[in-house]
Amino acid sequence: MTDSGNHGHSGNLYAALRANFPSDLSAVAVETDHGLSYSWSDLDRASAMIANLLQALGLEPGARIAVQVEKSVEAMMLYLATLRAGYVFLPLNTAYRGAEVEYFIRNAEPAVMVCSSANAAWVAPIATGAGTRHVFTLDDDRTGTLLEVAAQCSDRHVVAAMRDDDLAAILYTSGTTGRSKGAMLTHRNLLSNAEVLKDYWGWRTPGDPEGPDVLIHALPIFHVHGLFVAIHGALISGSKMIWLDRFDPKRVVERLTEATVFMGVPTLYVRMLAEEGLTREACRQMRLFIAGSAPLLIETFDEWRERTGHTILERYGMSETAMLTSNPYSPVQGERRGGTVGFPLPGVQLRVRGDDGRDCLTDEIGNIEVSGPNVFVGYWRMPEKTAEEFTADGFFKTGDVGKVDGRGYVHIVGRSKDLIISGGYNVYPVEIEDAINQMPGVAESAVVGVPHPDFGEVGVAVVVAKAGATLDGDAIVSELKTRLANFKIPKRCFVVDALPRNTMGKVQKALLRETHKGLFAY
Ligand code: MLC
Ligand code: AMP
Repeated sequence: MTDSGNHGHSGNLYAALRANFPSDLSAVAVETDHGLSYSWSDLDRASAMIANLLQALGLEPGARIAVQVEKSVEAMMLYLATLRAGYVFLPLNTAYRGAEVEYFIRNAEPAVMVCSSANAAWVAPIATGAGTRHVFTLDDDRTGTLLEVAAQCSDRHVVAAMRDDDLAAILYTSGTTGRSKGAMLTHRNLLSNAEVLKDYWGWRTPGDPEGPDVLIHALPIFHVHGLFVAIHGALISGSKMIWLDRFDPKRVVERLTEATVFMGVPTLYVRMLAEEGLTREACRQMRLFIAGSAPLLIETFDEWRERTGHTILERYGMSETAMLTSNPYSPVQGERRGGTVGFPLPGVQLRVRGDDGRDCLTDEIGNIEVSGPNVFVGYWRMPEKTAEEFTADGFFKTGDVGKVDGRGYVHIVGRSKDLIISGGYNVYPVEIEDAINQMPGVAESAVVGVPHPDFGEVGVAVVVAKAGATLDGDAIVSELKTRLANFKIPKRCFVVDALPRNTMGKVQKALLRETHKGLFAY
């Protein structure tokens, strides 16, 4: 028996999720693709044990719990435990390498670091060297020191009372200049978004005549999409998750007959379309396919409808804001229109402004700015950056460029930030250019995004050698692989005599994109 209802803990996101668990706690909450089942009671008790472990460490309020582990149900329990204990969850992409991880740890100063045992040999020294007091391991086969110690802890835990504005998570997002910034998200930010989406997307609960939804969870759990949108959506509606540790299009398609909801970045949809098994029959139980994190091509949208009879619902969000807009779920609200990201969600104010600060007219393209209870409270220990990214009247500048059409649908047409979105991951060219520019013999470089049939967009590097130096594009790529997360590595690297520049001396990236746009022609 756990004491974790929502008595007096309205500000704690976990308490709000827990309050929506089904009354039958022995029902299956998560079923893994390896055949393991976790009941709602298992989620509650195991997260209580890990929360007790964390609280026994005597951490200061607001302590950060940094986590770089392979996807597992236990990793999700660690997230829930961090929430219920009142600490701040700091998830890290498993692809990050030494220097990247070191930056995050030095910047965030977590009290606890949890890593895979395979990486402990290099992560632990980085963490302890940066002052982190506790390092645990957690593997995707239910082993590791975290679970060994948690096994000794009580499964009774009183959820920590939180104020709405207490931090729940810090999500690092790279910047167009300088280093990554930690977006600080509060319990209120995340809960308000989860509640809005539960309603807007019509999540079915255990009280529904057709029973609760069943979500196929196939995304990584270190970013907004898999960690918040998917997990919160299922937990706050008492819906079961079919849990895949990694995306496998064949397995997802095979399990569609048991599910009602699927979420993915566009690459996941592209890969599923290549599966013969993807038919109307396979999708007969499905209620909703949701896409986001990157632009969904109209070709994918149309092909999906033709093959499955389902119209993908595209929505738009960010690490700093969670979900901002969504195509309608219910036909009463309107049709789902491909190439648009739908309407601002209830509670979200979205406006489009010109560079001169003037409000754009219908269909006029400008900068997208947003406010609402879901918008983050600032960048971790970067008050100047935070101030730069908000307008005087409190709107967050998304860096996305778009318009609102006559029917109120938001369209994203580009980005003012120099950013490549590859397979749903953000890659900031400046970070790659900096790494290339540090290599011997390199005078300068430019990295641009070009269309790619699988990842939507991928980086291509164009490099100029110093006088007298000889460079090899493949060698540059190999060298980058030793320094940066794999998804950031440019897929091609060209050595050229000079970069194209305009009369002001600025590199003409648009021209480079044009030159290389056919490299991965579909
Ligand atoms: C993997 N690779 C990528 C890549 N992922 N290259 C470019 N972009 C990517 N996203 C490369 C690797 O470097 C490797 O190259 C090769 O592909 C195989 O690696 P892998 O790990 O086996 O790839 P795979 O498992 O197939 O991963 C592809 C993927 C994954 C699409 C399943 O990238 C993924 O899960 N993406 C989802 C990202 C996501 O969740 N984003 C949400 C952000 S939240 P090599 O050369 O080493 O062989 C957000 C807010 C919002 O944006 O609105 O939701
Ligand atoms: P991240 O910082 O990883 O959260 O990425 C957020 C960015 O992803 C946004 O600022 C957009 O540029 C992009 N994005 C998210 N959803 C969509 C979408 N549906 N269409 C186009 N771009 C999107």
